[in-house]
Amino acid sequence: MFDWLSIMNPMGGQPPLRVLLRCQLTSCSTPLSSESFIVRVLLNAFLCGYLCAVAANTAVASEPPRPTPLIFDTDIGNDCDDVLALGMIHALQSRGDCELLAVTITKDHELAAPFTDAVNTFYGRGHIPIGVCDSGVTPDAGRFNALARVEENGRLRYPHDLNSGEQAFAAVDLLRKTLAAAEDGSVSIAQVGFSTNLANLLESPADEHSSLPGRELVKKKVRLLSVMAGTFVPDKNRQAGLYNIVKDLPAAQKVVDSWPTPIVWSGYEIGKAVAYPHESVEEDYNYVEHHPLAEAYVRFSPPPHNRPTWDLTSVLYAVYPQRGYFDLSPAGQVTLAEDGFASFEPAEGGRDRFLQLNEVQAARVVESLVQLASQPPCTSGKEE
Ligand SMILES: [Ca+2]
Ligand SMILES: [Ca+2]
Repeated sequence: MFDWLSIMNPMGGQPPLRVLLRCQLTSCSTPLSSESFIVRVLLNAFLCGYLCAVAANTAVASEPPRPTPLIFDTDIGNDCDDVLALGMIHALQSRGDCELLAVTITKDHELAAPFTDAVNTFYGRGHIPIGVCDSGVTPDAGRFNALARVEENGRLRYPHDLNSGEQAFAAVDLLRKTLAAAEDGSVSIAQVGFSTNLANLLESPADEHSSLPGRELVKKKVRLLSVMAGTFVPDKNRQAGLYNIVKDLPAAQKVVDSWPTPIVWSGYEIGKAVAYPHESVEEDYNYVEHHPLAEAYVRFSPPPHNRPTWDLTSVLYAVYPQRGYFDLSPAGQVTLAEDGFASFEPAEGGRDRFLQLNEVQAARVVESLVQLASQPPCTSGKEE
């Protein structure tokens, strides 16, 4: 049995509902015109429908700690959604809603860490620790990590001080140190690449950071694992959602077999349904001459391509699970076939759930992702 009760609360923490109620209460003290009466009737009807919808959905999550302690585990360099997701995390931190404790990387190329440090530095947080692995998984540079080396007039276009992955922390060591220092049951992890680091974490022995072996340390400190992988709707294309799993299948299997906290999966179909509007890339990042998010996007998939927001959805859920951006499936168990295809079986007390999305939610999610990813740094590039 998994402790979903601590993070699920069927009727709790619905900010839109609170806003509606507040609107109603404040409007009660004024005399009604016929127009406001009609508005009130419509509002009541909408509210009634909303309550019914919430009651029908037994899988509304409660609010995590504010700010949410967050670890971002990414294969940054293999697609531009990791970069938009990282920018979005900085916006969420600027709003006081999350705290990025560490970034751990599963793309095994020496420029992945410098590029990550460049993005963090752009947002005024170049001090955030970065961990890398030695896995041989996707060892190519990728289409945009080399932005970390671009110079203009003898200076880095995107300043940073981590010049190679060889200078970064070892991912498992950083994960163990970060978790050991966190409050019990507080940390959310967004895994938006391969499972390499988290599988190695599970198998890690006691060390100077903690007397607990990896799985016990995770069980004690982690609240939620938000994963981008798999596909949970029927899809004729069996390859859909496989990438993050098959690139390191033994690691994915390890996490599926023995991860000890609730997991919420964002399947391939979710990010595909809420693709990033390319107009935003062209219009919303021009507040600086060079923007690492927009430039990475253009290098990876130039407009007019609307890139799916796979990794962004896992971050949005990890930080705002209570806001109704998504519905959750019933509890159950994910299993992996030999080719890495993920299947889900409902099971009472199961560890796994997956994200679901209707058309109204999709419109809200796209707008949130656009606004968060393109939010300017609040520190004007100065270190926090
Ligand atoms: Ca740095
Ligand atoms: Ca990714």
